[in-house]
This record gives sequence, structure tokens and C-alpha cells, in this order.
Amino acid sequence: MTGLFITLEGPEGAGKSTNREYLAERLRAEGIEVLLTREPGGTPLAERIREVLLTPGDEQMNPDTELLLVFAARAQHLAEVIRPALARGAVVICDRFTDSTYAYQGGGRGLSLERIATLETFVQGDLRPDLTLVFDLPVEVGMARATARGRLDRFELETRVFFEAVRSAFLKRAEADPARYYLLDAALPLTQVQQSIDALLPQLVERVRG
Ligand code: T5A
Repeated sequence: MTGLFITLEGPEGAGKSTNREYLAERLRAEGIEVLLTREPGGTPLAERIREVLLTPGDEQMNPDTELLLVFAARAQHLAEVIRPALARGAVVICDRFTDSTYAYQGGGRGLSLERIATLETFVQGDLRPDLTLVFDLPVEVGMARATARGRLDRFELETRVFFEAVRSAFLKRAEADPARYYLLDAALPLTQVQQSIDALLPQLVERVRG
């Protein structure tokens, strides 16, 4: 068996958290070791950085500070959790990873993609996800789901223009590399979204078993 690194991406309220559990259960049912984690976060220290990133505050966070915090949390997460799990042959399912940085800090905040790429290589070396599921849906549908859930975090308080830019950035990345990205229509009812995930399972199991 070899490790497999799967990331789940998409705008707010797209169903990543709901479906990460579903995908993990389906793989575990095949006898595969699955490590389920998320970003920002995934270790106690990285979860503390997550709090800083998501909690609205009086002081406006500088976009460069935001970018560096995201990668600081990622460095910790990779060292403590992701790399060890991949090394022992587990499937790692990570709810958000560096595609979110390209979408939110790049697309949403307008930071330089070259600068993000430099940090990506600095923090990750040549590690990239093997497969990325992009849960795509119209901004208003995702925001309605997030709002229905209760209090909004610092990102969820952003404007519609910001979220349209985030969504386009995800779509652009998915279009540029169809071998790595699997695009799902997350506006469909949950059962249909999960049918699309089921369609992926045989090839995933085969890749893990080599
Ligand atoms: N961030 C993150 C960056 O800016 N840069 C980075 O590099 C990284 C890694 C993290 C924030 O950090 C930012 C992006 C984010 O703003 P988060 O909590 O991890 O925040 O991410 P969110 O997208 O905010 O998480 P959400 O919980 O809002 O979205 P999910 O996980 O996509 O959605 P989920 O599964 O919780 O579902 C939301 C609601 O919709 C329902 C669910 O039951 C739930 O109530 N739902 C559906 N309803 C109808 N039909 C379906 N198909 C449904 N699927 C789910």
C-alpha cells in the first residue's frame, strides 16, 4: 500500500465537512487506513493559528499576515500529521489545503500567485495532493447554508465580490489540471453529490492498493 493525499476544496458551505466523513467511511469500509484532518488546523498549535485566522477582531489583519499564518499552520500540520501518515501508507483526507490559499489569499485578497507558489514550495517541497475534489456551487447557495448554521467567521463576513473571486479561482485551477481535480456540483441534493463521490471509489481503492 502507498499513501494517498486527497484534499477537499471549494467555497463556504459547499459540503466539504459533510462529505469528508462520507468519503472516509467508504474507504474505511474497504479496510483502508484513513486520516481525516483539516486546514487551517489539524494539530493543537495549528488549531490555535486557525482561531487567530477565523476570529473577527477590531484590528484589520494585513493580507500578508494572513498568508503567512496560513502557511505557518500548514508547516506544523505537514510535519506533525500529514507527512507521517502518508509515510505509513495511510490515505490522508484534508478539508482544505493550498488550493484554498490560491483561492482566498490569491483570488479573494488579490495577493501575487507567484508569491504563494514560492511559499508553497518553501513549506511543502514537492508534496502536492494526489487528488483534489472541488465542491463547486453558486456563492449565494453556499452563503445561505453557512448563514443558516449560525455565527459567521472572519472570512464568512467578506463580500460577495470576494467570494465570486474565490469561486473563480477554484474553477480556474480545476480546469487547468483535470488529471488532479475532480469537480462536483455541490448545489445538488446531498445524495446526488455522494453518488459522484461513489463513482470515484473504485479508482481510489485501486490507487491505494497499487
Ligand atoms: N482559508 C483556509 C484560507 O483563507 N486560506 C487557506 O489556505 C485555508 C486552508 C476555513 C476558512 O479559512 C479560509 C477559508 C475558510 O473561510 P472552514 O470552516 O474550514 O473555514 O471552511 P468553511 O468553508 O467555512 O466550512 P463550512 O463548514 O462553511 O463549509 P463546508 O465544510 O464546505 O460545508 P458543510 O459540510 O459544513 O455544510 C454546510 C451546511 O450545508 C449543508 C450541511 O448539512 C451544513 O448544514 N449541506 C447541504 N445542504 C443541501 N445540499 C447539499 N448537497 C449539502 N451539503 C451540505
